Amino acid sequence: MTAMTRMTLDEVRALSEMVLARQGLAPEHVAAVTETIVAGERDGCTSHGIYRLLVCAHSIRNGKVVRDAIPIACDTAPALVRIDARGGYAQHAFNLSRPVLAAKARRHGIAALAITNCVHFSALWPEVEALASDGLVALACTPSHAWVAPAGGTAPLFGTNPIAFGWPRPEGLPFVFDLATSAVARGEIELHRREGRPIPLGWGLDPGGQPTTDAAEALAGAMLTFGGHKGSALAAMVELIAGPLIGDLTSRESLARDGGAKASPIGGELIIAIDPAGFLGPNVAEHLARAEALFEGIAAQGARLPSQRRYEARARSLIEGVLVSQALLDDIKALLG
Ligand code: NDP
Ligand code: PYC
Repeated sequence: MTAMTRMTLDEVRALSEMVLARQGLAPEHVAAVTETIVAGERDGCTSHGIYRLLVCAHSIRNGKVVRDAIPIACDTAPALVRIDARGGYAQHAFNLSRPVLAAKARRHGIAALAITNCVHFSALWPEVEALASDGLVALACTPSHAWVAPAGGTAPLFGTNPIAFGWPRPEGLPFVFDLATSAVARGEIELHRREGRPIPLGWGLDPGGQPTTDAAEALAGAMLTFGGHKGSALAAMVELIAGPLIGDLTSRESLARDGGAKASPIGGELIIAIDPAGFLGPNVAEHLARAEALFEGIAAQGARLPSQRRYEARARSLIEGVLVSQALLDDIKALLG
C-alpha cells in the first residue's frame, strides 16, 4: 500500500512556494502558480495538485518557462482582451486580466479573453469558478500537447484539451464542470504509472495501436478521447478556438516546439464570460431561480452535480488537511536539495 502523509494546506502552500522559488520563478508567478496547486490538492484533484511541482521544476529546468515573464495586455476590441503571457505561466496572466474581462462582460453582456504565449499545466475550474463567483457564466478551454488520437485513429494529434464551465448560483458555490476531452487527464495516467497501478481499458492505446491497461504504454502510445467521436469533435473545437482563432499553437505545434523536453504545453487559452443581465436585464434572479430547478432535478434522481465531490473534498481539506503520497513528497523535497 502507498504510504501517505497528512499535510495542512498551509504546509502544502509553503512547500509549493519554496520549490517554485528555488527554481528561480519570480514571486508573482510563485504566488499565482501556488494558488492553483494548493487548490488542486485541497479539492482532491491530485493530477493537478502538488504532483505538478515535479512537472514545473522539470519544465523550468529545461528552459521552457520564462521565469520572470511580465504579461502584456492588449485591448483588441470593446468586448475582447488579449494578454501575451510572454512565455510565462498562464495563471499570473489570468489574474491580471480577470478584472478587465469581467468589466467588459458587464459592459457588453459578453466578453472573451485570449491568454497567448503561455505555459499551461493547470486545471481550468479555478478560473471559471472565480468568474462564476462574480456572477458571470464562464467557459474556458486550452489545447495541450498532441497525446490523444482522434476517434477512429491511433496516432496522437489532439491534446487532452479541457473544457470548463461555470454557472453562478444564488446561494452557495457555483455549478462548475471541468473535463479533459480525453477519457482522462494525462496527469491521472502519470500518477497511475508512478504508483504502478493499471489503467482501465478505454484510456489509451499502446505504441502499436492496441488497447492497453499499462499506464507507461498508454503514455508512450496514444490516449483516447472520451465518448468516442463526440469527445473527438470537442477536442478538435478546442484546438481551433484556443489555437488558430487566437493566433496560438495547436497541440501538435506545442509538442513540436517542446522538442522532446517533455515539459508542460505552451500555447493559448480562451475564456468567455457572459453576464446574465445582458439578456435578462432586471429579470436575472427570476431566471437563475429556474436554473436551480434543473440542479434539483439532477439531485432528485440520486445523481450528483459535477464539482460536488470537489466541494466536499474542499470542505474536508480545510479542516483535516490532505493526505499526500510519501514517495511523491520525497521526490518533491528532493527538488529543494
Ligand atoms: P474527471 O473525469 O475526474 O471529471 C470531469 C468532470 O466531471 C468534473 O467536473 C467532475 O466533478 C465531474 N464528474 C466526475 N464524475 C461525476 C459524476 N459521477 N457525476 C457528475 N459529475 C461527475 O476529470 P478529468 O480527468 O477529465 O480532468 C481533470 C482535470 O485535469 C481538470 O480539472 C482539467 O482542467 C485538467 N486538465 C488540464 C489540462 C491542461 O491542458 N491544462 C489538460 C487536461 C486536463 P468532480 O471534480 O466533482 O468529480
Ligand atoms: O493532465 O492532461 C493533463 C494535462 C495537460 C496539461 C496539463 N495537464
